[in-house]
Amino acid sequence: MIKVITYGTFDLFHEGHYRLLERAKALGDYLIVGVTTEHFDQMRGKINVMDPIVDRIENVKKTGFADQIIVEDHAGQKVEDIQKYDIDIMTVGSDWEGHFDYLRDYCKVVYLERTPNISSTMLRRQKVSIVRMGIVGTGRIAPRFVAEANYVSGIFISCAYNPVKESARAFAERMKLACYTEEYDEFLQNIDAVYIASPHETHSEYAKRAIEKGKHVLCEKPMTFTRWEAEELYRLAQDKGVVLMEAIKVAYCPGFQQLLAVARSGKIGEIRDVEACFSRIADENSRERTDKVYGGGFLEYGSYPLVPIIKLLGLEYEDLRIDSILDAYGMDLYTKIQFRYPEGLATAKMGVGVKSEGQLVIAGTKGYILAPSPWWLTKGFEVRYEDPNKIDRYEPAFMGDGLRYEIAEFVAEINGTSEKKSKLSPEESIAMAEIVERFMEQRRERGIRV
Ligand code: C2G
Repeated sequence: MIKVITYGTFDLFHEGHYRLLERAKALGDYLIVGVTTEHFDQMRGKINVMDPIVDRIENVKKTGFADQIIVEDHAGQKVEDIQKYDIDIMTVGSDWEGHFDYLRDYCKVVYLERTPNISSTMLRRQKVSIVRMGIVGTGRIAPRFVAEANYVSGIFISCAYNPVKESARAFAERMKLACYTEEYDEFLQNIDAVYIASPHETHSEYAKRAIEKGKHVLCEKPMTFTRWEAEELYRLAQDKGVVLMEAIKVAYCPGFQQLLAVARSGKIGEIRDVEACFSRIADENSRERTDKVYGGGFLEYGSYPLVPIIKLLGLEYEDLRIDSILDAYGMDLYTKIQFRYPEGLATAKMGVGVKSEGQLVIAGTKGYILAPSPWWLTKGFEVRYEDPNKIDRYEPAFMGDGLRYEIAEFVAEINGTSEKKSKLSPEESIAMAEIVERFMEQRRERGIRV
């Protein structure tokens, strides 16, 4: 009996997939089809798969060609499968020509001619309209955003806005954008969505005006300085039927999702403490340190350490205490926030002028998770136990600088194709706005201008 194996995502199942499976089956007597998991697809750079794995498996099954369906979830699995299932032929479409030649040490490799003029990418494009996105603010993060958006299908950066026309023009020229303007209303006319990356104190106003005009908004952190403003924005977005997302990129990283899943799985028992730190000795001349009102450790970096705390211990803390080390102008060089929950504790530390170990530690009743710096990109973490010899290591994939995951989620939410539960819910974002409000209040009480 000749055993054949083939692999694929089989998203938006189409004729090309059908014909491939038909010919794969004809190569032998028994066909095994490996269908990829979302996580594996993300690891290999496919971040816009639309059908859930159960549907993709069902569609392969319906063809009647597969004698057995397996799931492909990690790199290196093909060799394992070939040995495990005693495979004679591994086959894939000709778009992979040469790529799997290394498997010839284990079995015969056949590249089947790809069916022309049809692909999942093409169908995805037809199914969802391309989001025309405008960028508000053309500072340091904006070029990175444009570069990363290139990796996400279904989005097109079409215009740049800056109240200073020359800055808008220079940015558009550098980024090869067709349009730029210093008129916000005009800017909003020809786009579907905005990315707000302007100075902190302008986020909320730009977001509000865009939502009022029916535009989807991806807003840099902190989105607002008060709880009620955040509530207002989410309420307005809901009324207008648009997506509003706070751009805290760690929340959308696949590795961070995996870390949360492991933390909640019971592997470390009950979660009792979360400690998260993000600090950078920012240049003395950088905005982080020269803007004495809206710069500083907390407003610049506070969102990152707050995410794992809010995600894992929830919104209902009993007590919260904020302490800062200030510079001569009252700007925080370093801030520590301590939370007390009914059954847990948490600490968030952030700094622009004090450096500490940028790690995330999640302590539980059976063990703990240690995610070293840069945990906010979540390239790796460990689960450790009382027995120091027992360590479970995780090395999730991470591509680019992390922005592409946030952009992909934004596009998926606009198209209604994201998973049901948002990766950062409005309630979680509002809870963070409340902490920002507490921080600002505390500064005001100390007589610091805000
Ligand atoms: N295919 C084809 N003709 C098309 C489109 C796809 O023959 N017009 C083939 C691909 O070459 C592949 C299979 O259909 O063999 C599944 O395609 P995808 O779902 O795009 O999966 P892919 O990313 O190619 O996964 O481990 C996964 C494998 O490496 C292949």
